[in-house]
Amino acid sequence: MKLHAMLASGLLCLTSVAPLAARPAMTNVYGRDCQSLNGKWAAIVDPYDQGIPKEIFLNRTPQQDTEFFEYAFEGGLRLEVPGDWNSQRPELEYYEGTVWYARHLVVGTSAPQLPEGACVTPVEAPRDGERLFLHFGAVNYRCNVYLNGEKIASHEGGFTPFEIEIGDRLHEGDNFLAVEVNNRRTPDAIPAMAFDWWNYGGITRDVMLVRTPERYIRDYFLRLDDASDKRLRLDVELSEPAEGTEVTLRIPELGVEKTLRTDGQGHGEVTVDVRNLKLWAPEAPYLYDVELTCGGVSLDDRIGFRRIAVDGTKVLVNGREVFLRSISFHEEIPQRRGRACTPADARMLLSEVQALGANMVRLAHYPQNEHTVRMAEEMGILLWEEIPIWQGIDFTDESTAAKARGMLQEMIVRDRNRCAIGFWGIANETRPSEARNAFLSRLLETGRSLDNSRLYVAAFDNAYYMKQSDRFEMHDEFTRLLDVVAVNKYMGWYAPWPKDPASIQWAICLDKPLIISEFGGEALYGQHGDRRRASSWSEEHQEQLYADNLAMFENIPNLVGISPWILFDFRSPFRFHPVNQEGWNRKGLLSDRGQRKKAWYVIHDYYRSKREEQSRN
Ligand code: GCB
Repeated sequence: MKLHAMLASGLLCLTSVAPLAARPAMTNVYGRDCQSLNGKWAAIVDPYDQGIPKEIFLNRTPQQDTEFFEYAFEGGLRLEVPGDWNSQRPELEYYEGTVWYARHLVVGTSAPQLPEGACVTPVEAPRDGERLFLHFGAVNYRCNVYLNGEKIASHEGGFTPFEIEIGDRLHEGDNFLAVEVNNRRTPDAIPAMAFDWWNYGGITRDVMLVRTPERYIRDYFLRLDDASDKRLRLDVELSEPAEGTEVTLRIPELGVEKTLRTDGQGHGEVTVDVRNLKLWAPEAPYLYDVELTCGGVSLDDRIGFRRIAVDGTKVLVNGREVFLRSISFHEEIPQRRGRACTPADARMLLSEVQALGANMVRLAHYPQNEHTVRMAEEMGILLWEEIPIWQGIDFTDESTAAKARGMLQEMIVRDRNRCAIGFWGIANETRPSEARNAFLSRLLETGRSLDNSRLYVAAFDNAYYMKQSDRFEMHDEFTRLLDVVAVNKYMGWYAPWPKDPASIQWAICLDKPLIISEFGGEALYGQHGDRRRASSWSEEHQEQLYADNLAMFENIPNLVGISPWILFDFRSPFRFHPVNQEGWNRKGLLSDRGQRKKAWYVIHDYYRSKREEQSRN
């Protein structure tokens, strides 16, 4: 389906299920004219949701002798944006509820009287023919946005961007912006009531004002043409339908300069033949500076080109078979006990990926910030990116299904120009049922209509050792619709070994590539003990478990890669052991302080030998 057909079918307006829904963010916000609203924001913690009846979004101050208000944003809590609230105040560590964030946007040169200590950003008034958008990289989990006392938008979903047009709502002087953020878990949410990571709340990613011309490029998708490695294809979608608008694509290094004209729906497409195109590949990244111009205004990007495909039971990148030496991480800096949100955070996590010798990351279990995705691309790391359909989802709830499609759309539209993304993950650990199959099938259709140049994958946890057949099997009809099947299996940890690991056979989806997308077990760094005893929580036990699993993997004929669980120990509210866990999932190859456990070396050596094997072939 073309971009304009999607628009017409309402596919690109999925979040409009709620009134005043924010719109999906424009593509490549960082390549546009942006002003950061990051920094300290005033905040009020509102556990009983009394901010609405008390109308704290009006930010009123007493005008008469008899007047008083039981709130004020000045003189109180300040929270850093981007960032989670849990790691900023000890009393908010476990908090799940509402927090109000506030900031003054002061437009023009006249300096309004604001209370001392107010959080203020001076903003240049939009000029004639200019539009101004308020962009949020992500807010976990739901939010309502108020400007000058009026509710202007709401958004649900904690890991994808959205925006609100505010240029025509701003006036000269003080404009009061309030964001009501709520991270309470609910059964209809995604993820739902329980999940194995910290429920960090807040405005967890960058906030920006984005300035555009009246008519601008809202979305684009530049990639290798389906039919040829010597041809590029560009689709463009304008903010408004406008026939005959010119859009120019420039890639100086390739000598490309090509202009297209949009059709009556504001959509345009063009192909360009190129010579000497260098392809991007894991561990051999190559990106081009790209410029798109419309109405004299340009936006910049860096884009790489590569092809990922399945051939029988193999995964090919640029026609070459690749073994996926993957690792997972949460969007968390364990040393800080908080969300990762800056380029420096991304650098820390991805450097550890490279140190391990991995060539891919499974971004667990939700779209992570754009800094991470872009940096992985610069570093030559392939990515699997997924939405947080994680166990416990109510597949019978239509509103949940619409939300899932909205999240998938927001993720794909944000990142489909990123060639590092090889896999779109649609679900983790779901069990077969009619409702589940229908839910995931529609999700897959949405995904494929937005981007069919990636492989679609889901991770399952219903593979079992069958005594009768003496091998691992998994019976799940839904796998037929996927390009690649992935299995999470914790042999030696949640499941005891039925026999000698090296003698265990696998027969799962033998006609497709298979990834072991999770395996592992817990160990407390520095703890030594019996390598055969899980309850020793020892590095030796974890090391043995890794060696046993690697031995078993030799017997998976369609194995194309593995992704151990997980790079770092991470915080989890249901890891209760008072000595060995203390609220941490200890399956990391690295401790919460970044120390290497023995199992790290097992994977490091394995990845080195896999890499050498690949370079010999
Ligand atoms: C899983 C989940 C992952 C958990 C992991 C565990 O199967 O996909 O999110 O953290 O197991 O450690 O139990």
